[in-house]
Amino acid sequence: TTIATSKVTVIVGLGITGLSVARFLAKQNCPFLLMDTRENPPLKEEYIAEFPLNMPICGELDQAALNTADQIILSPGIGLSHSALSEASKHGVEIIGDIELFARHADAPIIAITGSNGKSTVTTLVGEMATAAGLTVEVGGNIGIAALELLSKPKPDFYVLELSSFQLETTQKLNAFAATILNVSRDHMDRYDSYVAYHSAKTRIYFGAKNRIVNREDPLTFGPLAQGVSEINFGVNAPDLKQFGIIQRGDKKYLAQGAKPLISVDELKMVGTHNLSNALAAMALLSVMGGLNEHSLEALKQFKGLDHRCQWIAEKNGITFINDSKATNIGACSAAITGLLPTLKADEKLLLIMGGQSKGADFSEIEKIIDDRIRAVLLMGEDAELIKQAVPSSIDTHLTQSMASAVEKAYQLALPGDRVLLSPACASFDMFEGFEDRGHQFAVAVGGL
Ligand code: UMA
Ligand code: ADP
Repeated sequence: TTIATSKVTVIVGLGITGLSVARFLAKQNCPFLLMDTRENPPLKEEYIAEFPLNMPICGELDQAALNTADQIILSPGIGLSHSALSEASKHGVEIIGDIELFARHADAPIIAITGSNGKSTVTTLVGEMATAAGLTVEVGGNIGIAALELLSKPKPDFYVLELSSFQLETTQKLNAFAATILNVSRDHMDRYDSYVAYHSAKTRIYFGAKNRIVNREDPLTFGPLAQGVSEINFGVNAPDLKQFGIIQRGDKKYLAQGAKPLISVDELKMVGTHNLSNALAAMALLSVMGGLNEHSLEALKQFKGLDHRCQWIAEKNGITFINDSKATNIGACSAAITGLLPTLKADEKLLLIMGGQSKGADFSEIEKIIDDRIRAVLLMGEDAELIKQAVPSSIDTHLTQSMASAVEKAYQLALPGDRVLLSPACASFDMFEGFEDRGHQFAVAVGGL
């Protein structure tokens, strides 16, 4: 007789996701093994305290265990193209991510939000608007709370998930009640072979979705054709019947559904055209959730936006400092610049602080958005030189060594009325712990002037 060896599930990655998967599988009494390519993954101690009898394998992935796994639950930080994973895949092992696992076990409808920019803003907005409308929601995903952690909470009316392309890559069928791609522009080009591959990861959010919310001004958000799907669109222009957009009544602009004005643009606390787009997407989502009413609209009016996203920091001698540290790609940086330029009076100018890790971006796009209303560009970080090459030579450009020196230099060069904008168009990990740390150091440097 042969002894049946029961197969185990292998969790790859010991970060927020890996730990949440371990907790979930333990609750299901499902045996698992956890591994991480890093010698000291960030949550190793927490994990060992919770699972002292199931030590993680750290330093490299155990190929033999991967090849014989029942299934592999892969963290978003590691791509499917990792050689150990493609090898396991050749052995017929199923590889999924935490979001697929979540979808298989979720007991309430899922509202799913992706896009190159605006995900966290819209996810948070939908959560706040739904709550104001009397719906119960659990909010998580890429925003920082692992989706599976939400399943241990009392069952809500809706789960609201922010999803990244990394998470969608390993999601087979989300079956969302409503899903949206807010916009698509290049990001994470160090992880993808092509823009097409990045885009197609995003469109996986629509697999099995009942309702799609698309951006009518951005065809890359439309997704593949499918039958039996109901679709609503939004955009910052005039909408068709029942769709969401902006209309003019007298001298005022309104966020509207079809011809019906819902709230006036100047009642919003959030600023910038991109945030009008975000507000409309959130309204469209609330409408399919059955929660678009005076209470949710009031919550929308009151929403000030999230920290580190075009956030006002201080004014010194007439110079305003704005923290857009979350702008980790060119699309977000360009939205911040185009949003701010119209607020400048004739002789007022913008000073830009940029730089960090480019993630394989092509900065030639920068040339299109930088014109003579930019007084100076202050660069820092790993890929500063790359950006410098793309900035038009007519613009005063400086390489700096730290956030403090960038802020000081900007302050020296600025004239009263100018805005100093930190909108790096890059990831922050070369110099900071993350975008929050970068934004915080900006605020500290401004405070120290
Ligand atoms: N890593 C290894 N070896 C491993 C596993 C991971 O080197 O074996 C590295 C990865 O390359 C990455 C880091 O460890 O640099 C973290 O990876 P992870 O998958 O363990 O990350 P988690 O801690 O689980 O956090 C992830 C998301 N991180 C990533 O996708 C990189 C978090 O989004 C998310 O909040 C969390 O799950 C909960 O869902 C962060 C993020 O930066 C904020 N997302 C990217 C973005 O928004 O642009 C997509
Ligand atoms: P994400 O979670 O997708 O990174 P955030 O809401 O955190 O999105 O915003 C990230 C950055 O993108 C910020 O710099 C913000 O100013 C900018 N941004 C927000 N919404 C949009 C949008 N709809 N289009 C372009 N840029 C945006």
